[in-house]
Amino acid sequence: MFPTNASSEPVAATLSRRQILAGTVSLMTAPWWAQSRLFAQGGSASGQVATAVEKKLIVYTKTPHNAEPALSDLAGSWITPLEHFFVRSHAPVPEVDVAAHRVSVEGLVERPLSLSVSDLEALPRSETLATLTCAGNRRSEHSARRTVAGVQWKEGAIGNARWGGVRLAEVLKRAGIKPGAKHVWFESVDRVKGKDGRTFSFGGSIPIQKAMADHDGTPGALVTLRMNDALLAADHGFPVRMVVPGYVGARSVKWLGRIVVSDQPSPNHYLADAYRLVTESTPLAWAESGPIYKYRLNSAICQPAASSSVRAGRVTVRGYALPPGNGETVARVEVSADGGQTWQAAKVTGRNVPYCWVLWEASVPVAGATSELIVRATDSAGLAQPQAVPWNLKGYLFNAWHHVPVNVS
Ligand SMILES: Nc1nc2c(c(=O)[nH]1)N[C@H]1C(S)=C(S)[C@@H](COP(=O)(O)O)O[C@H]1N2
Ligand SMILES: [Mo]
Repeated sequence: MFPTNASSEPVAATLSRRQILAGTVSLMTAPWWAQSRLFAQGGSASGQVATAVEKKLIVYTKTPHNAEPALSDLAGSWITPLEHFFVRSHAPVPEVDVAAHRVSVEGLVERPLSLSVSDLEALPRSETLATLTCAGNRRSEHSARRTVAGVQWKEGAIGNARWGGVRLAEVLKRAGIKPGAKHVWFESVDRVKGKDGRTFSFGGSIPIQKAMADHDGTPGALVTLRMNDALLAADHGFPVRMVVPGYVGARSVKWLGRIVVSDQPSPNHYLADAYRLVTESTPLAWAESGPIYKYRLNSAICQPAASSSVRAGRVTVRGYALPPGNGETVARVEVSADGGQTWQAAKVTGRNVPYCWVLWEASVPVAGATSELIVRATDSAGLAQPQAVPWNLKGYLFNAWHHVPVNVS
């Protein structure tokens, strides 16, 4: 039976509710989704609907949807609730018929697969905690130096979630990777309108080593069906998306339709051209740059809000710090109220695990002369966040010390 000896079988079968009810599969050993509330209510996997929630975000563009939470909301919870989780989309949410939807697995594989959502749900389940952040997070600060085109993200293009699904390595094991495989491409079913009017799907790729690498129980990449224990929301890629812990959000392709194993990186615009660090737009600069994969150590003050009034004395400062995408953790967060001459250690208030942000709090002495608060983080390898970062044309990976102006009375 497919779900019980799944490791040796190609995944073509769909486990029907009838099979389960007929006792072909014991409910004691039934896959996790069969025991879920959805199933108990009589829903089948293919009858799924996207999780709906009223978002409480600052909206930059409605369609495609680009929006981020207020920082005061962001700092409130280590797991970011759906209503406060940023959305970054390059195209409108595609219409997906869940029952008919398939994720194909093709390219350098022994057995090409065509997986329904039910097929995916019948595979061994994996859960992981990971922070998703856009490469353009904090772009507006970057633009303060020299304007950068694109959504002017503040510090809220980031969120932390519990993701549920199937390890990409598990899916690829079933397909059987052929020799020569070096990259795994992901392609969406959305339709992005290019500058020339042509439409194409959002996509990208990751090195095969990342796809296969588990780190302290965190999968290299997760074929994701759930976010914070609920089915995905339409904006977040329902019914299935990628989540690549440690990598910039752009690699976590939403509305996943194709997985291609290749000896080449993806030719998709968002891997081949966009998401690169360049300082000038010349063919040579683009050719010399490589795709961005991992995000960098970062931190931000979420409270007090910028330009707010605070009383001289002890001020409670809160925020987040993101460890770098290489699997290190956050070792230290410090706040300065005197332009970086002296630093006050902050206390991490919740969990501190690789691939996830930490929330922190500090009680900082603020004097009448204080005009701003500054935060910087240091990771477990001893590397500190830079005071300043070089400018780049697209405003990616901005991770300089975060400054928040305050008015002291
Ligand atoms: N299909 C598709 N996937 C996508 C995108 C997109 O526009 N289309 N945007 C990417 C970018 S740039 C980011 S930062 C994340 C944002 O994920 P979220 O909207 O769930 O927060 O999705 C990524 N996956
Ligand atoms: Mo992004």
